[in-house]
Amino acid sequence: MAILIHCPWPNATVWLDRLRAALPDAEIRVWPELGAPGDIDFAMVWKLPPGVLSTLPNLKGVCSLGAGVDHFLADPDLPPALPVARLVDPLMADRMAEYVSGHVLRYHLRSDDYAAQQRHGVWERLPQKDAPARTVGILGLGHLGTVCARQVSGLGFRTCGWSRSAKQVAGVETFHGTDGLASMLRRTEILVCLLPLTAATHGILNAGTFGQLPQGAALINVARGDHLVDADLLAALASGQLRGATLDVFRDEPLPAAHGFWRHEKILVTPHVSSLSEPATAAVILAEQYHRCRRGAPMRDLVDLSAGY
Ligand code: OXD
Repeated sequence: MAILIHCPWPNATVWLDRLRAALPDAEIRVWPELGAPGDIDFAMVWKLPPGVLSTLPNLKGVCSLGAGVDHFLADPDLPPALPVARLVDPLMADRMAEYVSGHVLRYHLRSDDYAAQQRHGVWERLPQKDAPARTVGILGLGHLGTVCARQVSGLGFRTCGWSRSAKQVAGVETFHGTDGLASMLRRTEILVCLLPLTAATHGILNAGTFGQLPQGAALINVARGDHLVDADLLAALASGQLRGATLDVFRDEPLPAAHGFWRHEKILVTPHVSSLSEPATAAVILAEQYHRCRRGAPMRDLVDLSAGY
């Protein structure tokens, strides 16, 4: 039997070296060099072309090479009973928490306002709040959202978190459901999106959502570009409803050269770097998932395909 790998990233050879080292006895096939489809019993992939998984009759399980699993769910031919696992790596959560905390602090310290002042040679002290008087709202309390909420709370911010169903996180005021969302948005000055992309969350960062935030709130989107309605963000920035946005994810990646976000002075664009997966640690986790699957044990961090995350 063999493992199918699809790693479409520039560091693919590093991934392959790490996976081969973690799985010395396994036969590894790298897409598109599939060989006989019946040989493949496990797959470790990122954005494999849709339809491929359904052609593998002996496939027992599949793991994502990144935190997100929406690339599997977008495959209309995904076999419904196939066990699908996300990649949950504490290092990736730490990286995400660093990114989120850094940009929360940037808005909190008004670094965006001081950068604008500097462009115009203005020396002026702006009013400053202390962290406990600032509310950060996190959309999504999955693994990454929870780690980020804990870290932001540890920095002293009043921290809120919203999820579809009720959750408890120490140090975080939690909300759920539609009413809970409105209650959290009303008090959120810095909104962080860490939601999974599902039919229910597609386009959730829209005019209606921005309108419920206090005027002058900031947005950090580290989830998926499809959560955001781009035109609504531009309108909210133009009206002053939002003071700025930090975007790490986009509907089309790389962000097309002509896209208005590139040159907008209230938008910071980063190239999908908030929680890069790390081959050295991921290979160990993926190897363990493979061994579990082969001995008939359930994989960790399984996706609920009906919920979409
Ligand atoms: C992702 C990732 O899921 O980078 O976006 O892992």
